[in-house]
Amino acid sequence: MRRTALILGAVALAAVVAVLLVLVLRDPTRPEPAPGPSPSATAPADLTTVLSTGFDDPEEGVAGWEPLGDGVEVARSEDVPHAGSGSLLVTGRTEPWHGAQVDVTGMISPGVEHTVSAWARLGQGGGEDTGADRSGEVRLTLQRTGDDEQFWHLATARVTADGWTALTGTVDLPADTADGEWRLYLESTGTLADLRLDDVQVARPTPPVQTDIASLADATDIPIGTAVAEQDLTGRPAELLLRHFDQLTAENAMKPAVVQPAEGEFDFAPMDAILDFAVAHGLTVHGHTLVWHKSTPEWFFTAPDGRPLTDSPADQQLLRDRMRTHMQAIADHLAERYGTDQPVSSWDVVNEPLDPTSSDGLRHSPWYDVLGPDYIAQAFTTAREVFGPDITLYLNDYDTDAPDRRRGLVSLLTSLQSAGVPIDAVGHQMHLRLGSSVERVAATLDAVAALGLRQAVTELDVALTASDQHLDSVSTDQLTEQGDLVRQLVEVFVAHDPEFLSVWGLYDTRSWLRSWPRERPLESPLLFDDDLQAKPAYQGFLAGLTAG
Ligand code: 9MR
Repeated sequence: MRRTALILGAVALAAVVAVLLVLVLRDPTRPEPAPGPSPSATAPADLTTVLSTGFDDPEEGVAGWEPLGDGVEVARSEDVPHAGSGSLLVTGRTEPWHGAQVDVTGMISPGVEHTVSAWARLGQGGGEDTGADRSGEVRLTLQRTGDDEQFWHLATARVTADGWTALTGTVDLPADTADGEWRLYLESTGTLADLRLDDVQVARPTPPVQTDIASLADATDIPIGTAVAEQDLTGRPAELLLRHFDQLTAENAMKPAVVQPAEGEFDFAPMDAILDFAVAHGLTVHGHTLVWHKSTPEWFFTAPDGRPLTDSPADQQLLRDRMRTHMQAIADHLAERYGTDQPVSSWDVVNEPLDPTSSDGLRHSPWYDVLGPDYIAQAFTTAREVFGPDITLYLNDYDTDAPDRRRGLVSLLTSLQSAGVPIDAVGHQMHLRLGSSVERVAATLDAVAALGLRQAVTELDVALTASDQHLDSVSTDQLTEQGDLVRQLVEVFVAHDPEFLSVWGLYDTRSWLRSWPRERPLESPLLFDDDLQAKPAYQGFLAGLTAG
């Protein structure tokens, strides 16, 4: 279906282009193109918008803009928007510098040119009826606050109370501009009239993916993986991906909720997009995941008559059948679509079964409630039968470095091994943060190695903050500390002969931690930053791979 749609789309596009070409070529009124530079020389660089506020969403209100000066008030107003339904109204100004400001820390990058645009006018108060000015000069200023503060006046314009005037400007911030907090504000140079502001945008050139730094994947024989979604498979993200990684994990596309949203209704398209890319570029794929308590639809645990499954023999059989059907459908699809080229070389068969707070150290998930602790063994046995002997079967869990979870893991693995369960390997997710103990990580890797199991790092990220902390800005020191920790961790991983090392996302914007457990726009736990540029964490990863 998808292929047919693509082909039809391509045919339609070609037809439109052909018609346009004919029209253009036949049009006698069309002027000769003026001589000039080639299109590529004049093509504008891609821009990344780092701030965009139209004050149109009543729920967002003033969208982070604050009063600048004592007695000043800012409010969203629907009176005379420049575009959309709202603008910002600034009242109570008693000094020219009084106005409205917004925190742009984390959006400004020294060393590149920023383009700023906005629309301004004087407020209703600025009219003959009130004696206030009907026109006046306003300006947008960027300030780096702190001890050694600096100001850049970006755009100045004469504005009136009768219509909107564009304010546009650029600023080339020197590369050595010091660290600090940044704010952008609107003020005037004389008038004390109310001010209105709308459609503020700050943009800067999108830097190309770096081609002058070492490829992580090329620096080692260990497969280097990353979690991806379909959006990572085109454009710059794909370029970054193919430069540094030779293995993929589907961040969500192979989870039960995506693959089988309703019983017997399979949707392989999201997974195929990732697997097709892997096959086209010779990458391996780590399958994630088959049996998990999350991202698994309710129907798995619901009887046909709508009641929740119990631990009765009949219900247990139904859930076991569903487990097998799910795995078999995936295996059949992979065989059909890819044959011997199928790229999935390993699976997280059971994900996150540990819970050190429960009586037996196991998570009492719906799988457990219906099938008992044996669901883990059943999942591995079924996966072995369905996927065959060549696929590496993983048990994957988080915080395996924590002593209580390490104990629970070792005890679970030991009992699985003594029961002859076909488990090959352990996946350590490694969602860590600054201050995480490298020694604890090493102790866990030692403990699993002692059981004779293979292991991998499946979801590495190193958060700058704990999940309940708020990050106001990201300092160079934090990023350096992150890089140093990543280096030490990777050294320890490499020393334990891992099957692969995988990070949970390509670049910071793509991290799950940006939205968990709430919006955290500055959290930066990955190897590449929002612009896809290498961070100290990348340097640390590379150094860890090549140490020793
Ligand atoms: O990053 C994933 C996020 O997009 C999903 O909403 C979430 C629930 O399916 O899962 C996240 O990935 C998790 C992974 O599947 C298992 N280990 C923890 C990961 C981060 O929560």
